[in-house]
Amino acid sequence: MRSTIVSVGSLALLWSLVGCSGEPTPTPQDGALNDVTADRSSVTGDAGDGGSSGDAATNDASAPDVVDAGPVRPCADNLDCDDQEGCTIDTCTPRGVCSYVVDTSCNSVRTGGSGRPFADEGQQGVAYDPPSMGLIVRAESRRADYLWVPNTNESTLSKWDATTGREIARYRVGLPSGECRGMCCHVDNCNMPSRVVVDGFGDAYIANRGFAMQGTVTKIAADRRDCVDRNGNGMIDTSSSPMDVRPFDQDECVLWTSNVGPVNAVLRSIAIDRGDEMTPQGYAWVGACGSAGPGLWKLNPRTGAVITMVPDHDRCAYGAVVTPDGTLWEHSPHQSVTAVNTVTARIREHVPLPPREALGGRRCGTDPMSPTTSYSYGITTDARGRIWLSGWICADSLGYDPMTRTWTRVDLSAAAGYAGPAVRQYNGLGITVDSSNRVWIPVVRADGNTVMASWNADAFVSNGVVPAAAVTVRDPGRPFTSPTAIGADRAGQIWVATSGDPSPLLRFNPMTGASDSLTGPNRVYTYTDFTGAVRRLVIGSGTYSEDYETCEGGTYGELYWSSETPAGTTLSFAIQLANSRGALPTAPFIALGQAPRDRSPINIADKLRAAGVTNLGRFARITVTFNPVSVPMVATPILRSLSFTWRCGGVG
Ligand SMILES: [Ca+2]
Ligand SMILES: [Ca+2]
Repeated sequence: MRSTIVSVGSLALLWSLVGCSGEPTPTPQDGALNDVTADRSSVTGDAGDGGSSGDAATNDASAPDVVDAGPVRPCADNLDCDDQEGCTIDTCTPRGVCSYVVDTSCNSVRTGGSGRPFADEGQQGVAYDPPSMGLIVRAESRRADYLWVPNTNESTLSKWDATTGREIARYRVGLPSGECRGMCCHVDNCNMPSRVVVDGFGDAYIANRGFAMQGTVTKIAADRRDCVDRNGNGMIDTSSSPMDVRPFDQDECVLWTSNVGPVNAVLRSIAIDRGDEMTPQGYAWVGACGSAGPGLWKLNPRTGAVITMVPDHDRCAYGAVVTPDGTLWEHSPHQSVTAVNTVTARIREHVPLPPREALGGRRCGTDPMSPTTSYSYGITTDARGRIWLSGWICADSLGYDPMTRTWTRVDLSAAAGYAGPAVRQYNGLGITVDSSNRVWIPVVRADGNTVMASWNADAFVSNGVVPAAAVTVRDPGRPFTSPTAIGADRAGQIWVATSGDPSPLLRFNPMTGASDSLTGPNRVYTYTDFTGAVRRLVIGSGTYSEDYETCEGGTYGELYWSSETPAGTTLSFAIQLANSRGALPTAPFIALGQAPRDRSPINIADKLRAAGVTNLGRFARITVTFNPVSVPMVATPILRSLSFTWRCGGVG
């Protein structure tokens, strides 16, 4: 088995060479045909483990082989002989033993198990786990770890590598007419990009507010393979450094910019929901808070087009998060949080913020808009679906638990060096939760230094106050002003952006207490989940995708898999089809099935017929979505292998 994996490079090469040309092939089965029968309903056996058809099994049409199936396998009928291998015809002979004949029109690619390894580039929020012998959900692991940092002062969005601490690309966002350089952060007739979020595939969405102009949302692909060769020159033309900023419409990793809402809608809130079987990366919801009136829209992730508008959302949509149950929570600062059902696009409830004096609140700012109002700014959510709000000009934070319908207040006055009601102290605008479910917020002290306050989200006290003793305060030792967004990366480091001039990016290591200050950003006016860490924690899903090149005029065969799905967990399978590899990322998803509900294999051709798909295309991408559970206990599905078959030459 190991030798098969070691030789994967040559197998991959073989695969690229053979295509559908009918080269002599490895024998599809070498006789390790045990373990076919699963003894648990949630386990799909991978009979192919130990088989030698690790990669393409393309067969010599001139001489159908009877496969040497090794030890004789007794049987009563054909089903007893099922080897979970699409390119062998499994028959129970009259002698009562299985026979396996190679289907000469058939091609297959197996990944995992005895096949080639799961490719790094197809993994989003999943990782290979040797003890599990397969892919599992793991939010922290991935070779790439990006931060998406808007430069509001120049209408661009930067992509940072969190591991190296370097800015690796910069993109123009919004409309060309709204590109205002050297203007920040609320200037009329300017894009003024602000809130940024990351979807389940790692792609970034930024809301360009658009004061007194058309507001837009721009989507940027995280991985080169999802960029689109629009000029057809056979390569992806895209930014390669912060100095290399391509003109509008010429960077092929900028997937689209969509006009949303009326002029002066001012698009502020944006969040990505759980998605569905056809959209495992999630749908973006963008909300308005401007003089054109309220608005809240759901976008098509492929095109940016508005799918639907929430009809009765009647207030400012300033920030938003999606909780583990899939509910979208919209935040109107100092006023309320609103629960929106993302399936029906209807409002479930408005929940008013508690008054200032409740839950240990106090007079705190020097410029209160109302002595009875609780201030609130940034919004985040924890793994249990509680909402957390940054207190802005009060050094506190409000938490709301939708399960118990109760609030809590976190007292950050000690962290802020509280010295009486006349002393101004305030939080950074942002608030976040890390992968161990700690809430983090930058707190600006009366002396001007910014400290990092954090607490365990489970310190929530229903109808009460989280005491200062529950809050850990760390001083990064680097005075900086105007903290805005805060976010954790996959390694657990905490990043804080700033909106001043200059606007350093602070990196803080909670394990060592070390920090550094990186230059490059140009006034970062944002306070959302710009690393994607909160969504990874809360939505918890991951995906694995793989691309296949089949043949002209071929037919799709079966999708086999081997998996384990602990109670409550599922794996969903979807396919995209296109006439070119470059068109795959934007092709629509067609749902194929779900484990454990469906058993391996799925007949792909049947599913395509049922979906009315006629233009097949010879390029296919299979996406497997991993849906873990966190309640009552954490469990992840395991994908051990995937096998995809098709038939060429109009046969089959
Ligand atoms: Ca078979
Ligand atoms: Ca190109």
